[in-house]
Amino acid sequence: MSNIGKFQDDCIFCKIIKGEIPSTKVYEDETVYAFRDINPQMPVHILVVPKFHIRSLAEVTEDNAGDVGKVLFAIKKIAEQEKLDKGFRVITNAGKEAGQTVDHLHFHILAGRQMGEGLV
Ligand code: DGP
Repeated sequence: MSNIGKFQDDCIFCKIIKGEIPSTKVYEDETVYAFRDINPQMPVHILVVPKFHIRSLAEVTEDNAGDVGKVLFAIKKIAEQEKLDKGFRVITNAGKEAGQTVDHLHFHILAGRQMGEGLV
């Protein structure tokens, strides 16, 4: 059974997906929503999220793994759409020690300038 549309009331990213908080949309399909990060750390900084509430990769299950996989496919499509042909980096933080501040699974797409070897 699909998880799409199963939101959590107090989640900022669920509210963004529902349009209750404004965002600069970059991409959307049935399963995925992508928007510009409010505090960009690179010339291109896009957040890509599933359209259902899941805290992080630490909560992926047999049941939702297919939809999480669609987020990765969407990242590839966004990279093409945004012409990130010189390269892009994808980061997801899972848990407080990793620096996760919003508890809704999200992938950061970072691009637009040369990156070093630090942090992968
Ligand atoms: P993380 O630290 O991995 O949990 O990243 C959370 C990111 O979410 C951080 O880079 C800032 C961004 N963010 C937080 N609140 C909002 C918001 O209301 N709108 C947008 N566009 N981005 C947000």
